[in-house]
Amino acid sequence: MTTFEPRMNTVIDPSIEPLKDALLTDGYLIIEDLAVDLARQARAELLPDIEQAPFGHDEFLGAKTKRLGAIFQRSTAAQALAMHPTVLALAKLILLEYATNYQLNFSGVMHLEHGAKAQVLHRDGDIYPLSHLGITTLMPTMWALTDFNADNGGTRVVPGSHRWQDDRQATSSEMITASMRQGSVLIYLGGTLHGGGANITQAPRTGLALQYSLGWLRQEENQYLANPPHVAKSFPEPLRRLIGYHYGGSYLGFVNGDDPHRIFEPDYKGPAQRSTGEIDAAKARLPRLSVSKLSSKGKPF
Ligand SMILES: O=C(O)CCC(=O)C(=O)O
Repeated sequence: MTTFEPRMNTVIDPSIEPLKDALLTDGYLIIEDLAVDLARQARAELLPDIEQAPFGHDEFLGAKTKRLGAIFQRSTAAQALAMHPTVLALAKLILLEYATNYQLNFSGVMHLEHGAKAQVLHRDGDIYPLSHLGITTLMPTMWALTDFNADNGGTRVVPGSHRWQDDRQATSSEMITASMRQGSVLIYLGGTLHGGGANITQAPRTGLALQYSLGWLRQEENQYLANPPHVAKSFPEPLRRLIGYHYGGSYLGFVNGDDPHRIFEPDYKGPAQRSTGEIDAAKARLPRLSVSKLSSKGKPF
């Protein structure tokens, strides 16, 4: 039977609610030491590819910053980090207000070497032409694969900026550095101003950015090219569904009128097996979003 649960592997733990409140109030939160062993393993698995990666070619990407995408075929620990139950439970609470499903939007290493300059503050949600004062489209995370601090380029975050008008500039006293130990995670909103810091130490700072978005949006990193079926077939089913081999909303993303994940069934030939009742039930749970809500200017903070 086709199931239409947003994420099969996610259970909402009641203690997640205070985290959600903190995230919606401040626009960010840090959970210390959430997955220390996985972060160490991910760093070890990714380091050979990081060493081969080129530096950024523009100011935003950073002349002393190396980036890698298509992370899940490079690191099984990164796969586990992407499916961390605490993060997924939060994504569910934050994003399912506006979608029947959420998905992985982006996977990337951000590795700042000595001399990396502070990055311009920006909002990740600006990849979409929607005001950050309207709906929440993204819940990005940054896993610390090394320690993060103010000297090695720890991400700078502007608390509360998800409620600011576009033209408000942050002063240095309004910024914090996400100082955190290896294995901790910074979680923020698509509307939160942030940017990599400057690395004035000799050691690199390595972060793993994993972002989650509403299921009905185009993903920033093209997951079907980054993880084509012959690659994704080795991933666990929940990860395959998380990266988009799944409905993105009612009927969105079907293949042959069917659940796209069925392409991984060895003897799958179609025809459509979709369960209209489940899809319609998921659709019925979601309030219709009006254009004014999408582009709302909101109230200045
Ligand atoms: O490296 C960081 O801490 C943040 C990088 C970032 O926000 C970006 O490149 O979009």
